Amino acid sequence: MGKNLVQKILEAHLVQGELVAGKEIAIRIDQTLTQDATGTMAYLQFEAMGVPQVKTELSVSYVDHNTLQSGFENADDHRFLQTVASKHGIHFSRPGNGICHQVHLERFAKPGKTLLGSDSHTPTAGGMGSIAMGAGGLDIAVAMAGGAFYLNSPKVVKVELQGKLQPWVAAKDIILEVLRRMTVKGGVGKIIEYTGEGVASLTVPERATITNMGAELGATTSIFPSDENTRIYLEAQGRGGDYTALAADADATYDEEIIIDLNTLAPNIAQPHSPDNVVPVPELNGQKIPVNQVAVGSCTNSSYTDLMRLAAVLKGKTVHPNVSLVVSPGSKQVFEMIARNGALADILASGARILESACGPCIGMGQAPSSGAVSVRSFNRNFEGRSGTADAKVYLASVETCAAAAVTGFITDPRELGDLPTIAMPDKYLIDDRLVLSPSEEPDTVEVVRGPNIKPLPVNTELADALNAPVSLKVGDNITTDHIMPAGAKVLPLRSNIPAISEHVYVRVDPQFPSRAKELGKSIIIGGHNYGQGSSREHAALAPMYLGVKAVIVKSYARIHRANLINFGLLPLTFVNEADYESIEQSDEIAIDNLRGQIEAGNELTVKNVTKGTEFKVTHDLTGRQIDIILAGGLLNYTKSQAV
Ligand code: MIC
Ligand code: SF4
Repeated sequence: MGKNLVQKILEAHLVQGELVAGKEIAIRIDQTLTQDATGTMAYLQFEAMGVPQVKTELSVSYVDHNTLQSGFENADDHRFLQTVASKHGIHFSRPGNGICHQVHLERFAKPGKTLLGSDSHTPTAGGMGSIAMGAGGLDIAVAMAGGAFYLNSPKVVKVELQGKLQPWVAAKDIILEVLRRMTVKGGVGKIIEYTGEGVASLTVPERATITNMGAELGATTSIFPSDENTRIYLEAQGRGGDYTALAADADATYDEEIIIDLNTLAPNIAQPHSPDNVVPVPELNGQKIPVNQVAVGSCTNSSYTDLMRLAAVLKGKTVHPNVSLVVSPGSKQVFEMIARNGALADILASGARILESACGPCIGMGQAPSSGAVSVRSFNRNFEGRSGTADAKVYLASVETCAAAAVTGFITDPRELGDLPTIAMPDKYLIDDRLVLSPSEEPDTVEVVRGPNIKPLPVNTELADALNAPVSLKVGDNITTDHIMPAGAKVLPLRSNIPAISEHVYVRVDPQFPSRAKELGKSIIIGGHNYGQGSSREHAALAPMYLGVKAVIVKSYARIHRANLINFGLLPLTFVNEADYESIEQSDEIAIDNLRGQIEAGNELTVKNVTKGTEFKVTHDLTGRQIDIILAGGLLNYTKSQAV
C-alpha cells in the first residue's frame, strides 16, 4: 500500500512504537531550535542533564521575542543564551537577525528532516518538507541531549488544493479557510498534509505561511511535499545541496480529506478573538468597520514577497490618518533586501512605523493598540488581550488585506485596490550569515554568564498517595496559554524567574488567582475543551506548579500544553462524563484517594467532590512512560531516577 509523506518521514525516524494513530511513538530529532523567551529554561534544563555537547545534527538558539530592553533582564538573558550556546555546540542567531521560524526556513530547514522547537510555530519549516513540531523547552533539552521525542502517532489529514489562487487572494486565505472548516481544536492529534495541483503554484514562503498557522488548528504539525519550487527556493538561498524531492505515493491513503478550490477562494479574515472565527472579507466590506492599527510582520507573513507586496500597494499613497501602520520584517535578510532595493523607502514614505526584525507586537512587545481599537494584523493569533490592550479587537488577515485597511482606513476587500502588482520571488536572496555565531571550538574555555534575573528551576516532588485540595479556579472552553501565563512587555522579561512570573498566572481571567492559589497551598483547576491551546510556553505549567496546582481536570486538552503538564508532574485529567463539569464550583474540596494506586491500576480514577458529597470519574490517558514521569513528579526527576 502507498504511503503518505508523513508516514515516510516518521518511519525513517522511528525509534520506538508503531505508526498506529493514537499510539505513543518515539522519533529521532535531527534539528532543534529555541527562542529566547522559552530558551533560557530549555538551556537551564539542558545544563542540568550534564551533557557537554548537543547530539543533534544542528541546534540553533534564536533571540527574537524579548528584544525590547526596558530593563537589564532581557539583555542579561541574551548574554546567557549566547554563552551557553557557544559552550554546548549550539549556533546562536543574534538579536536583529530575525524571527526564529523565518530565519530557520531561510537558512537551515531541510526536506525530510525532523525539527523540534520550543515554540508552537515551529511547523513553519513544514513548508520546506520537514516534520517540524513545537514542544516545551524540556522536550527540546532532552532532544539536544540525544533523547528521542515522544508523541502520539498522529492521524494524517489530506488537504487537497485544487486550481490556483486568484489575484489578491493569498496563502494566508488558504489557512484561514482551513481554520474556518476545522476550528482551533480540529487538528488535535493530527498532521495536515497538503497535496494537489494547487501546491505547485505556491512558493516555499507561501507554504510556510500555511504550515505556520496550522498551529492554530491544534495540529501536531503541517507539511508540504518537497518539489521543484522547494529546489528553486533552496537554490535562491544558496542551499541547492540541501534539496531532496519528497512526496506521498500516488496511492497513499489518509485518515481524513478536505478539498479546497483555490479558484473560488476569496480573501478571508479572522474576527476577534479566535483564529477560527473566519469570514470572507466581502462579508465585512459593506459594514465600513473603521481600523485604528494595521500590523504587518510576524513569523506567519513577513517574507520578502510579503513586504514587497505591501510596498507596492503603499507606493505613492499615504497611510490613512486614523491608522497606525507598523511593519516588522521577519528577518534581517528580508529587511536588508527591501532596504537595498528601495521598497523600504516606499513603505516609510507612506507613513509606516518600522520596527526591528523580531516578534514585537505579535507577542505584545510594544505597539499595544489604543483602547477599544480595531487592529488588523498579518499575524496568527488574536486571543483576547494578547496585543497588550484588554479591549482591543484584533483581526487576522493576509498582507494584501492589511495593506488595503492601511490605505482606506476600513476593513476592505483588497480586490478593490485595482491591478495587482506582480511580485516574483527573487532568483537569489541576499545571503549574509554573520549574525549567526558558530559554537566555540574550545568549549571548556567558555564561561556561561548568568544575570541576577536567572533563578534556579523549581522542581516538583513525587506524586502524593492521596490528593485533597480545593478548586482554585474554574474556566471554560478554549483557554489559551496566553490566559494561563500572559506574555507582553511587562511579563516576558520574567521568563527565567519562575517565582516572579508566577505572580502573573491567570491574572487576566482572575487577578486574585496567584494570591489565592498560594494561600490554598495546593489546588486543582477545572476547565473545558481544548484547554491550553496556543503557545508552547512551559511556564503555563511550571508557574501554576510553583503556585501549588497539583491537577487539572478538563473536557479535552491541546497537545503541547498537556505534554508540558506531564513534564512538570501536574496530573492532566479528563472528565469521563462532560456533564460532571457543571456540578463543580470554585472552592469545592476535591479528593482522590489512593492516587498512585489508582493511576497504576488503570485509566479511570474515581474523584470525590467532598463539598457536594458526589463522586465522578476521570481518565488520565497516560502511557506507561508518562505514568512513571507523573509518579516521579516530572520529567527531570524521572530522568534522574533512570540515571541512578
Ligand atoms: C507565541 O506566539 O505565543 C509565542 C510567544 O511565540 C509562544 C512561545 C512563548 O510563549 O514564548 C509559542 O508560540 O510557543
Ligand atoms: Fe513570534 Fe508571534 Fe511567531 Fe510567536 S507567533 S514566534 S510571538 S512572531
